[in-house]
Amino acid sequence: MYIRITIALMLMLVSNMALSITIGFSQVGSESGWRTSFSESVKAEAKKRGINLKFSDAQQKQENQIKAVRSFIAQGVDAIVIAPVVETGWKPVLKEAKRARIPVVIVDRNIRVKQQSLFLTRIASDFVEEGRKIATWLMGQTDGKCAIVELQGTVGATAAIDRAKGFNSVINNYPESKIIRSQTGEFTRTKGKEVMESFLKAEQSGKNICAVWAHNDEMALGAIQAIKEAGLKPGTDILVVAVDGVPDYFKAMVDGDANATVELSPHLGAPSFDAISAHLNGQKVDKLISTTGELFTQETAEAEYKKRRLH
Ligand code: GZL
Repeated sequence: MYIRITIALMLMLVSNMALSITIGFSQVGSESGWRTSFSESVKAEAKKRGINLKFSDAQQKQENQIKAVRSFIAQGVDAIVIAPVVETGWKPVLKEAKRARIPVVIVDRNIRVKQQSLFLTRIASDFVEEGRKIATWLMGQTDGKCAIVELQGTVGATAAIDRAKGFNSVINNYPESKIIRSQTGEFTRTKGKEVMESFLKAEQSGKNICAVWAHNDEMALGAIQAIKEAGLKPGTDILVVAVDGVPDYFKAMVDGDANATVELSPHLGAPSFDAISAHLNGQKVDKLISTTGELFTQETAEAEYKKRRLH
């Protein structure tokens, strides 16, 4: 009898050990509300699954990300997840992970490598579609006639490159609309405000500006502060459009300070961990796992804000 119980306990122990894998996660930083929600979601998901998560915040510096990945390799983790800050410069460290036979999942922004075998899969939103969606809404609101100032995301980041690609592919069809000023706000609220202040000064304190297009909500929230301080009404005198769908931005839409956003799900931990367990169980994993987000405007902002505020 006792032998049977001991064997059962040992089997349970072994099966639990087999389940609790160690994953190294290299995160960009905490530059925006969306990014912090993404990090919180990954940590909660790892906890729920009993995954031993080694989390590293790179403060938006690629060299810190590469250092973290090298440390994960040295520790012999079971898998690595990278949210790359920019697209280039990843080949050497990915080759080291491959040599160590550690699978790597790319999440959110993309990396530019020819050798697709250097990573297991990429889990991301379609940034081009996000840009197209928000531009289509703006053209509909302005009858295709709008002088736009653009707050770009981090230079070299896929989200900035592809959102601009999608947005421009729409407004290029409207001869009476164009981007009159464009500069990076590095995806942060502080820099977004600073750059918007310079646009307002350069454009007759905003009289020439129909709308501000920000590659993320965070920069748009900074631009809203600058527009208010210039004595103008954001959302009315100057339309405000962005991407991410963070709670603060829904509140800005409730207050009439912002007009529209496209939601980007921060819940990218679960699909990343699913891909890793599928791979570790010998199953094939698709090279790209796409998420999509819908457009939100002031019409539904109140109800949507209530849903998000409680999280
Ligand atoms: C996009 C992501 C961007 C967010 C910003 O997927 O990379 O980075 O839109 C964040 O909020 O800084």
